Amino acid sequence: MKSLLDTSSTQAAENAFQLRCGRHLLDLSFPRVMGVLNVTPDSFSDGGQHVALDDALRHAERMLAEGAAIIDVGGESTRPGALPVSPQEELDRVAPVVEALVRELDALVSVDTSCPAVMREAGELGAGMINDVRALEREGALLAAAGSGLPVCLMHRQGEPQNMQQAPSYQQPVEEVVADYLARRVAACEAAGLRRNRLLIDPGFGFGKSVEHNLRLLKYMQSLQTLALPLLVGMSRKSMIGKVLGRPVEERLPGGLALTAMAVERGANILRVHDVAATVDAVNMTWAVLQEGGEPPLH
Ligand code: 7PJ
Repeated sequence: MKSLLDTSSTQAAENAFQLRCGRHLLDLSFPRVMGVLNVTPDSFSDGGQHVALDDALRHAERMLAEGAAIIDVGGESTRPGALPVSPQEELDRVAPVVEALVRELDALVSVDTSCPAVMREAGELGAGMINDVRALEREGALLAAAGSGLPVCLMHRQGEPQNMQQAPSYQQPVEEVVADYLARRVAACEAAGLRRNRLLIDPGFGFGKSVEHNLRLLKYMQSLQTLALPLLVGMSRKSMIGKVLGRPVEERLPGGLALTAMAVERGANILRVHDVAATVDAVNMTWAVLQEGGEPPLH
């Protein structure tokens, strides 16, 4: 008879395509969609809309129904020019939402934060992932993330939100993002006790990058596969689409879907987006071509 203490079968079920995210196991054998839930009063595309807890819950519920595998909750706006918030303020914004998403919806929640205090709290609140646009560079963040037991997405950026778009500069953008930065942050994580099987990487579209840098990073995104880690990308509604197409933020979905298809073809494992339903279709269609069939819908 199978003992309750026998975890061998669950361990055997975990393979290279599965990421342990707290009590959730995330299957990455096909590309997944992460829905963005901002709880900042000044987030650029849906600023202030989801501050109320009920609104946040309803919005997350809809994204899950549309096929999102993860809900990314962020309490600090990282848009260009945004002002920093205190750890307490960030925690006050994020904690009730994470708690409610876990309790009411049993959602796999990722917390978009660079703040060690929020990281320490994340696991306790039931979150399943940490998403840090500063790749655990803040003082105390490596230790806090390691202690949380959660997987961490390490994102590349150049500069800080206040100034990052002023004069982004690279000699060789792809090499600098992958070999010079992400590979070193992975090594720093491993040195701090974060095992590789808990790490994801992200080139950080729009974070200290010109349109040309962003386009080049996407075109050559296969280079990120040299690190052999799950790849997360966020291009949804970003100004790279606005600048190429001349579209305001509310008209960037078609451009974003084209980028999603290209990212999936280049090995993206997680697509971080605002428009979940449309992205799930784009992902499934692209994946069907790559697999020459399969059994859609995958989500
Ligand atoms: C990203 C993010 C991204 C990851 C934001 C926005 C700006 N986290 N948080 N990757 N972007 N991992 O949503 O436009 O690209 S905030």
